[in-house]
Amino acid sequence: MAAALRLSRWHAGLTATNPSVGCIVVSDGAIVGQAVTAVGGRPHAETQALAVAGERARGATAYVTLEPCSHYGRTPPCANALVAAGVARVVVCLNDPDPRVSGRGFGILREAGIIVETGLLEDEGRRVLSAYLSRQTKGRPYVTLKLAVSADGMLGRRGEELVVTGPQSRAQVHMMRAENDAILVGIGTALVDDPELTVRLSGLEKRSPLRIVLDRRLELPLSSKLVRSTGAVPVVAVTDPFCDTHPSNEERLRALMSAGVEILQAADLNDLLANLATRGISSLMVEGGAQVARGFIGAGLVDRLVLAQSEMVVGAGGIESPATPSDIPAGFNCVRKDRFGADRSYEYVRGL
Ligand code: AOF
Ligand code: ZN
Repeated sequence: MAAALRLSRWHAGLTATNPSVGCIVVSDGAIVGQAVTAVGGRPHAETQALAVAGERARGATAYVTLEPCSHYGRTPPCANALVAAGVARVVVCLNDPDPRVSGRGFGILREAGIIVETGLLEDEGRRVLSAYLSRQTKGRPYVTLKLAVSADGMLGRRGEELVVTGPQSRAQVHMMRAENDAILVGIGTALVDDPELTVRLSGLEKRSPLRIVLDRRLELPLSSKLVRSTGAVPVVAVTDPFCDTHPSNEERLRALMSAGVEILQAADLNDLLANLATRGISSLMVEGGAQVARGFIGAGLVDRLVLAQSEMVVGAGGIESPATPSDIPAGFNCVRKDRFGADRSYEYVRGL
């Protein structure tokens, strides 16, 4: 199962809105077939692994990271394929919360006399499939908050674009962007840093996620890098339906829309996340700034926190980070510590 989970990580983020599932077919102690859900979500893992195994699947054990599907979607049910292939035993990591499947996949297997075992390496499975599980069970994307903090716990200096962490940390940020369906910043960050928020890692340029700016008053400049690149990677500006106080709102709205920016109205963060989930966004990376980070933490909407800390001291005029390695919000546990160049990197998840 550990190998099947590693296999499933290969396509994590590339199968939306389907989960990336791993399947390994074992016969007489040897792997006779293995596969991961194809990029784009289909075909599913099991049918591909069974095709590789062929006749050797008869009497074999299949290790699958998610309950095999039972529904006729764009492909026939994987549970039926396992039965037809003559598999004797199916070992599963996680039950599928998809209401079309949930329990029915196991039912098909058991009815056919297949031995079914579930729950193997469930905690690790939950981490691998966190995005899919969040959208299915909570109706919102899995939220990663990423912050770069100085040695004295600052995110930067007021009104200034300050690079706090080094090139290795920044490469990790780009990798995280590539793994998420959408990325979000506040208008303050958009104005001060004029970020592009794209993936600039060789070979992964096409993995740039949807870019979202919390922009209540629609202040995003038409000359910003975000707006200028909206043709290549879409930009969504989020305003709220009650904010009609700004005199030039209507004008700005029209200007942004004709520049190709999508305008989304959301009453609050919960409303926004629910909206993103309905359009198939399963994972969201929040990149700041301080106010936005505080908003997500305060609303209990952060699932994973990634902190990079450098040796830089910002001192006077610093913007205090709402989280630092020595001051982590309640309920988070550290699951990883790394070193990237001179920086330290910490990863925390809510619960475990
Ligand atoms: C599996 N194996 O590799 C995956 C599964 O839109 P469809 O028809 O492809 O169905 C999507 C659902 O299939 C998804 O919500 C989840 O329940 C399941 N994904 N199931 O047996 C796989 N990716
Ligand atoms: Zn399937």
